[in-house]
Amino acid sequence: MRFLEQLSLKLTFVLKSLFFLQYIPHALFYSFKRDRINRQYLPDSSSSPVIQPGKLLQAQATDRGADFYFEQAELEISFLTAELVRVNWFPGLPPIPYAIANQDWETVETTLSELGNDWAIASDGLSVIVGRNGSLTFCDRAGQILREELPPQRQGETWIHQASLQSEERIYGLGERASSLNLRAAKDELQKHKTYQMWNKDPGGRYTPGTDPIYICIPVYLGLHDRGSYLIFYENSFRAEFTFADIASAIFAGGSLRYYMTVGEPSQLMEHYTQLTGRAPLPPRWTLGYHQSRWGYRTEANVRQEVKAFQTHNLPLSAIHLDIDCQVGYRAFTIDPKRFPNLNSFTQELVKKGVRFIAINNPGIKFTRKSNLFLEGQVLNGFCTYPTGELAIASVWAGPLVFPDFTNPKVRAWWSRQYAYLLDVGVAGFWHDMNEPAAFVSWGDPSLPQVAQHCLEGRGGDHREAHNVYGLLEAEAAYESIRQYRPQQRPFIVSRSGWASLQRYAWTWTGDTISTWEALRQTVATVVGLGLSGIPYTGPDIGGFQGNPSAELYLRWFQMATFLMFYRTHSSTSVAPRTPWSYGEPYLSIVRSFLQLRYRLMPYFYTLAWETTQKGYPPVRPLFWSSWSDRSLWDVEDAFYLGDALLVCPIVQEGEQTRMISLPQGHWYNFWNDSMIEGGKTIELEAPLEQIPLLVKAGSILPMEENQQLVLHLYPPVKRAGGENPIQISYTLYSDAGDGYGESRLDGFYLIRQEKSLELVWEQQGNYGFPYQRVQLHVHGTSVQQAWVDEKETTVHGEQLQCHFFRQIRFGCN
Ligand code: NBV
Repeated sequence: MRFLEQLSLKLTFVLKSLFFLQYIPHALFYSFKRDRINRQYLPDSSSSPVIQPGKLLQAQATDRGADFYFEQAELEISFLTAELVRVNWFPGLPPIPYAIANQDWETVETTLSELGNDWAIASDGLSVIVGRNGSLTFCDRAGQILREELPPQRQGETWIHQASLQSEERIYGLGERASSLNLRAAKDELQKHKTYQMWNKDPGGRYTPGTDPIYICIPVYLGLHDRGSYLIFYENSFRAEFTFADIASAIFAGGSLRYYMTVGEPSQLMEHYTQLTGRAPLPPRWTLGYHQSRWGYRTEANVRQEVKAFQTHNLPLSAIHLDIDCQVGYRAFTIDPKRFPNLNSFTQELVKKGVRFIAINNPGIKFTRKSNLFLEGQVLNGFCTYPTGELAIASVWAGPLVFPDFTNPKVRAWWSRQYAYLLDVGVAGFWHDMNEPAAFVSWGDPSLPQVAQHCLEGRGGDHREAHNVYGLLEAEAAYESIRQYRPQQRPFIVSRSGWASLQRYAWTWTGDTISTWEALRQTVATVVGLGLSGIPYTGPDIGGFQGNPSAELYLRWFQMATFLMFYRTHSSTSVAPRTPWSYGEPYLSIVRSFLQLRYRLMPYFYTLAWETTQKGYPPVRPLFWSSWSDRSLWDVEDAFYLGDALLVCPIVQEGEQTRMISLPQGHWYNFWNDSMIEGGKTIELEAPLEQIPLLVKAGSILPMEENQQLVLHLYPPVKRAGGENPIQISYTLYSDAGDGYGESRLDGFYLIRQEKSLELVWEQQGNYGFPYQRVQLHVHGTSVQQAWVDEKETTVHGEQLQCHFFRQIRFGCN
């Protein structure tokens, strides 16, 4: 049987490879053409002189900062808030504010003063010292130097921007990277520095740790050293290269040198950055459940059978994703009516089972007069062209394609309308693939030529500037479409590519990983790095996209993904079908228990999603998140926080049944057995196949739900020996209808630890009714003897107490 399965897989692989051969001639032709056109039209800055600002001649205070006039440049420093400053060097092509969500800033008081040869412009949260040669030094409110920049350099259209780094400084971010979490860490000893490309790229169906760039490049990074942390965001979408050695350098192929600097603790940095670029809206609640996907569900019957199997195996499921196989000839906005004859009733049938139907879409439009989309786009002059005016045509799945120019507002509006009929038949969300944009090539860059022409909101420009925002603008068009055509439900879009501010419109996933232990380990750094780049919703293809993971690898991957926001299994067409039951027992039962845990944790996940809308915090966080000065946490890249309460330590090595972890200060409860662990050191934790180490911070309230009941798990703070008592902690739980834009509520819980008692106070806010029938309280780590609910004595069973509404509960305990 196993032999037959293997044989059929190999045969499918051979057939699919043969199928791929048809693309070769066009890919060859296109690759030649792309290179020729680039050679002919690409501006070359290398022979231009390098220009520095020269001497500072004059400084002048403005409304929110100051302007500085140098011999060969002008500098505008504007404070958007007391801790967020915009730095603008002129001359340069002003950026189109695609990433900027907020144009309205309150006034900030600043003072300009002369400091010997230099000038300083300061608010009460941040000061910038402008050197006579154009160097800039950024200091926090306490006067600590956080970043020192060299005078910028301009060479033709190119900008070179450098800053010196502290020897211990760590760098995080730059969007989606298959790199170490600290981007400055050289993986191999001989490598003295690390260079990262800013050019969204489809790595061609697979990538491994170290591949760079991949799908989402964002010119934002967070610097962390002994004196504090800062974040810098370059508002420049041009092709660029970032290097981190003793000096951090950013080289942009064009545009202007406009960037934003902010200082504060990591959480404040994310708050400021998302105040600027926007926060992720609240997703529908079902999106936080489990998603099943596969490149290979061809028919309604396939999908029905898969969903049924989930039910038969008693496995919860929230969404099923349909890949290009459901389309007609892989064409955009199609679903084959022959293979999905009753899509409208089928999507309803699925919703009744709690399952949403998600459809894939690629941006290219088939280059043929037989396609209405092609004709419509042509009438709009809406496709990308070569500098000669000729259409840029490249092959992707559907054959030779043209590419909608999403930098044209008319094209975005037209694109938005295309989603309408799929929304009408109940498609619940959209999955944007190949939107770097990707093209089949025989060599070189798998995308449009750098000189392909774009509208850029009427100003005009080329692909060097538009490439990195292509997926972002496609996501914006889709988001606006769903808001308009289905105003009662929240959009759900997953986009493979994107740029700064993608979080406003879409989720993402980490693309075509391979099924190895290294790739599993890489996922943690990639997801955490994306979070620190403002993108909170992401996750991997569980088990890896390319390859057949062993049962153990699949299980460990599944266990880790249980604690990531996007929880989806997906795999390539050339590998064995992958579902929770593919590996039999004991794997199926273990996967089931993790799935059930995920659904029990739904109130915690949903509240984290709400917190993201308020503060911009990524729910999945690095270990230094709230202890930034603890150096031992700076390089931990195989563990993460989920919110404030949970510390997740996945198993990322084959055969491992225990693992080491550097714990942040404080006390931790082992989620599985309530044992108490002291933090601030490296410890070893048990990890039998059925579990991964999961710790709960002492001083947390972890909400779970089960059978219409809210279960509040109370993990009391630890009494400080000789320290002050009582200790109080709080937790705010968010609830609403789970979709739409109606009423909501906040339940504030305050947990107060006294010498011999524990008190819980509940405060309610908002007009949405309390969504649970009962509340159960579960006290961990201490034995409870008595309880008083609103002063009435009540029996406690074990550590658990059942109740309805209350204002205050007091537990007598040790
Ligand atoms: O549409 C097919 C795949 C998809 O399954 C995958 O998730 C994407 O990342 N897609 C890439 C195109 C082809 C990859 C070889």
